Amino acid sequence: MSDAEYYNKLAQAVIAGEPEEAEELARGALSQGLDALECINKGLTVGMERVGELFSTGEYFLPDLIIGGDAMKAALSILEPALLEDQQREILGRVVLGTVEGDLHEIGKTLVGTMLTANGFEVTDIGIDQPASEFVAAVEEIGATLVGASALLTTTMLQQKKVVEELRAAGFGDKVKVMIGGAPVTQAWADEIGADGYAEDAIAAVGVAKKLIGVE
Ligand code: B12
Repeated sequence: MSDAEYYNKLAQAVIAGEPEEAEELARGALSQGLDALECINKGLTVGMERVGELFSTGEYFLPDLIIGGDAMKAALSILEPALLEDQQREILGRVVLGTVEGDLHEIGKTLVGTMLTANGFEVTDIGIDQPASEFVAAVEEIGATLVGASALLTTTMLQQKKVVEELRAAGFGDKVKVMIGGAPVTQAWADEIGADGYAEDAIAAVGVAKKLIGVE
C-alpha cells in the first residue's frame, strides 16, 4: 500500500467507526516505516473532521461520534508510543493539561500532551470535565509554569476564561502561563480572556509552549 492509501484508509476507518481496523492499519503503517505524525495529521484527523461535518449536517448521530472517536483512540494507542520514542530527556518545563468543566472531548487534548511530552515537557494530564479549581490545584501540587486548557464546545469555551481568572486570582501572577485550544477556539478568544497563548493544533502547541516558557 502507498503512503497515501494508508492515510486514506486510516481516515475511512475513523469515518466508518472501526476501531479494530484503525488499530490494524496503524500497526501496518508503522511497520511500513510511515511517520506516526503524518498518519495522525493526514489520516486520522482528516477522518475525524469528516465525522464532525457529517454530524453537523445531520447525517451522523451521537453514536457515530462515539465510535469515530473510539476508532481514532484505538489507532492513537499504536501511534503515540512511536511519537514518544525520540523523546528529549532534558525537561523544559512542567505543564498541567486538561479539558475544561462540562466538556468530555479528550482526543485533541491528549494529542497535545503527547506532542509536548515528545518535545521535552513534563505533562500532568488532569483529564476531561475538570473545573478551574482543579487546574489551580494541580499547578500548586506539581509546581507547573504552564497550563493548557482544551475546550471543544462553544458553550464550554467560557470555562477557559474561568481557568484564566482562577489562576490569576490564585496569585501566580506572570509565573504561570495559560495556553488554550480546541476546535472552536481562536486567537481572538485567547486575547479576549487574557490567555497567554493559543495554538490551533498539537504541533503548533509545542512552539507556543516553548515561547511562553522562554526556551525559544
Ligand atoms: C469525537 C467527537 C466527540 C466524542 C468525543 C470522544 C472523545 N473521547 O474525545 C463524543 C461522542 C464524546 C462527543 C460528544 C459531544 N459532541 Co463532539 N465531536 C467530536 C468530533 C467529531 C471530533 C473531535 C476530535 O476528537 N477531533 C480530533 C482532534 C485531534 O482534534 P481537536 O479535538 O480539535 O484537537 C486539536 C486542536 O483543536 C488542538 N487542541 C485541542 N485541545 C487543545 C488544548 C490546547 C491547550 C492547545 C494549545 C491546543 C488544543 O490541538 C488538537 C490536536 O491537533 C468533533 C468535530 C470536530 N471537527 O471537532 C465534534 C464536536 C466538537 N462535538 C460537538 C457536539 C455538539 C457534541 C455533543 C454536544 C453532542 C451531543 N448532542 O451530545 C457532545 C458533548 C459532550 C460533552 N459534554 O463534551 C460539536 C460542537 C459544536 C460546538 N461548536 O459547540 C462538534 C464540533 C461536531 C459538530 N460539527 O457539530 N463528541
